[in-house]
Amino acid sequence: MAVLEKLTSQQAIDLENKYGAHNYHPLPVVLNKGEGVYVWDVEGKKYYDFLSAYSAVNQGHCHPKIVGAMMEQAQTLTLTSRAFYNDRLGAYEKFASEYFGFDKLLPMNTGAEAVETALKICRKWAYEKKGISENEAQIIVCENNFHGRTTTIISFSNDPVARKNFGPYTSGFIKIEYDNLKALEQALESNANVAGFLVEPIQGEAGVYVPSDDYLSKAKALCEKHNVLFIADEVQTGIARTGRLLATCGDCSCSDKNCSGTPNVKPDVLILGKALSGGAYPVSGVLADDHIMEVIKPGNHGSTFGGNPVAAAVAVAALEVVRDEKLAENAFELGELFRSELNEYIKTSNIVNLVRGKGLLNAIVINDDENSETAWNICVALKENGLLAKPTHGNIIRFAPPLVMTKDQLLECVAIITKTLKEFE
Ligand code: IF1
Repeated sequence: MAVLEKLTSQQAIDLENKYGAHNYHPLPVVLNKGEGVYVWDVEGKKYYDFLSAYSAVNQGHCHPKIVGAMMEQAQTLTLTSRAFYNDRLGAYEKFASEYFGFDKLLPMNTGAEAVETALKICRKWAYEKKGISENEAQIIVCENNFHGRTTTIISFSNDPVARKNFGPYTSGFIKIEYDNLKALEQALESNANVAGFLVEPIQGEAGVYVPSDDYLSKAKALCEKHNVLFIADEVQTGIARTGRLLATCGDCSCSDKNCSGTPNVKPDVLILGKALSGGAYPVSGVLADDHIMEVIKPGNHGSTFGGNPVAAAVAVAALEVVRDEKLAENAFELGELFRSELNEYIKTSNIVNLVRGKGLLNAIVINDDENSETAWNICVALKENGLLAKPTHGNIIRFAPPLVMTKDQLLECVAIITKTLKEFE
């Protein structure tokens, strides 16, 4: 069979089972087209995408401006490596640095690479600027974190499935409870060698855990007090997903009429990925001001594709779409509507305990044992009803549609979700 000839869903699934590593357990749907908030399967069935490729497709599938920029650059110059300059990178670095309010950008490709980059910058800053003895730096992380899949990153994970049998593990990390300022203060006061605090503004994979309103601002203040870098992993929460440009609300100068007043918590180190490219191309990066980024000298860090011309062109277009189409404002409004509608349903539901989230990063908690199949079965039923979503852990279903969704589309999706949930009551 010619590999690219039209396949049935089952044929595509069988090929992956036979020839692909089994590192995922996908929902049984085979997609072959995406446009805006919609995706289609190989049999032509249309779905609302309520996962957005884990918040990488915030701008909607195949956004014409982003795809256009990618195609134009791909026909011009795709990759030079950093052995030479190219005419796109500097302009992108300027655009992104000013867009997020930092002095510099270190461009990478995947979120995990950007997290690793931030960890390296933090450690080098600790030795060369803070004066911690070499190899003694400690970085504080939170329990139930998710920051990627590299050996160092899973070294500080407490998810046994992501961690077991991948040792020996990287040392130099202190784990504390998420959203617990006392635990952070205690860790800072009892360890002189703390270099940084790495935190997700909302814990996505753990189940969309939104911390207390003052958590991020007070955590940042504690880090300042102890001369420790506040490192925000906004790979999933960034790029307008939570109803602000950043979940750390680094854009408080914005004219956002809906601002909840979340204090302007500017991280010392900001980690971005996923929707930095609108899902069109692997683009990630780390932003910091000069007094931190200057610890990185030629030869310290890099990657073949990091900062390539296509990534630069795509990322500029993706960020322009977020700004020009006011996606943060839309995510804020539709997020309020989504949670209000779901809370109305929850009043009379015996299958859903709660809905939580910010902007269009939300989740529902199913009233069943964490190890039950209920959440999975609900997602299979949602698929049958034309909406794609997937459980995070056990009994939690994440809902994260593209931020270009309209109010009418959202209300149609709420109707699909509540109709489906009622089938399980
Ligand atoms: C998978 C979810 C998981 C991330 C944060 C860094 C990364 C991610 C906050 C690494 C990536 C992806 C990875 C993907 C599933 C998805 C995910 F939370 F988004 F749902 F796993 F937790 N920081 N998250 O969320 O970025 O290297 O993947 O580009 O690995 O199964 P990446």
